[in-house]
Amino acid sequence: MADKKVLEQKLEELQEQYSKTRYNKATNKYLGILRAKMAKLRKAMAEKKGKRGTGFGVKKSGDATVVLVGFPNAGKSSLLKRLTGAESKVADYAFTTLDVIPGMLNYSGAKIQVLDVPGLIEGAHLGRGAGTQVASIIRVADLVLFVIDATLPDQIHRLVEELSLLDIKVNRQKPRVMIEEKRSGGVEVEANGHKIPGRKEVETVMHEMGIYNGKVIFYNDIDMDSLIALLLENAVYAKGVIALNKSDLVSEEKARRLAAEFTASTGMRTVAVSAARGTNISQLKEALFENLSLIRIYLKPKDGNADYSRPFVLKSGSDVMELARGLHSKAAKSLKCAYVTGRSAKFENQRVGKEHALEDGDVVTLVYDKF
Ligand SMILES: Nc1nc2c(ncn2[C@@H]2O[C@H](COP(=O)(O)OP(=O)(O)O)[C@@H](O)[C@H]2O)c(=O)[nH]1
Ligand SMILES: [Mg+2]
Repeated sequence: MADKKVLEQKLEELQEQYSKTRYNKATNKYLGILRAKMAKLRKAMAEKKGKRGTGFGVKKSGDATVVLVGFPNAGKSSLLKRLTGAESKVADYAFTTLDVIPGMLNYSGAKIQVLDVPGLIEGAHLGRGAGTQVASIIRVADLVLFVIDATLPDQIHRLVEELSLLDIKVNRQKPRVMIEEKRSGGVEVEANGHKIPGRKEVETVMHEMGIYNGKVIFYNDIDMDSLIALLLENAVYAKGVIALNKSDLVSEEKARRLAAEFTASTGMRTVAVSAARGTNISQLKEALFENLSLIRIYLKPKDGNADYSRPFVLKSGSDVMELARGLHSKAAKSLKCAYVTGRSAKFENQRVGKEHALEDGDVVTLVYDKF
């Protein structure tokens, strides 16, 4: 495989051809090929960087991981400090964060890891700045916290678009597309009434992926970029929250209007904050916690009272076995059943099996087989 510089140059060339080509019926197919080629190259670049270990290898820890994403100077490092107390260099010029700085936010019994990464710049999807490395971190996080400078509000759309080009789709439903490979008959398309790229374009993408015979069945609307990302199995679907930072520099009225606009256009909860002054930080913490879909479980000994002071935090959808494993991986092997009171139970002290899914606020007594 060619080295990084060659890949980057190739990507740059394709991007140039792509932006020079006007969209029309005749160039449609050609544009599809270009997009598929660019997606493949980005994937190759990401894999290369992943293997080499660039000082970006951060260990995930805590109950969930949030990554700060914003253009340089938006206030990411200042916000990291406010949220977690962790020091990351803050300066009045761009590119101060050279590495990944982790911090830990303790909120409502949950330990939330917050990562400050280098600011994204325009063209990150072409490998500019630390684009590909930053993307590889975003891909493993549970939530993206966009940090937007309130005096430069169009940053949000440029960032969401940039991430989308990096195959990170924020607050979007994963489209469902099924491919049935066949031995002959060419490419068939079953749109089921959804808005999808043209038949010729779908065919082009399939050919680029090396599939010449097969039926593509769509269960959602989907655009060309998302289709390419999906077929390469390269797209991740992430949740997001927006911090409208530096809100101290605009009027309260304007901050409110921007927050409402952001939420309307992106579907993301938006909190106007000031990292410099420490305004609305607790609202932001709450928004992060809520969007991480974590659940709090209270343990109750068989003949005692539940300990409400120390919840055990799990990802939403976790079952009784996962709770036991989190508590004590060895003892989990002898887990027999559990008694549950709360939202997931039909009645108080319901006896449930290991695969019973828990819900926020449940009180649980674990029962083990005797050793
Ligand atoms: N007025 C104001 N300035 C801020 C705020 N947050 C950060 N800054 C300033 O913006 C500059 C960049 O902040 P920094 O946290 O380093 O941004 P980063 O590049 O995204 O990490 C620094 O001079 C900060 O003091 C804020 O809420 N209000
Ligand atoms: Mg910084």
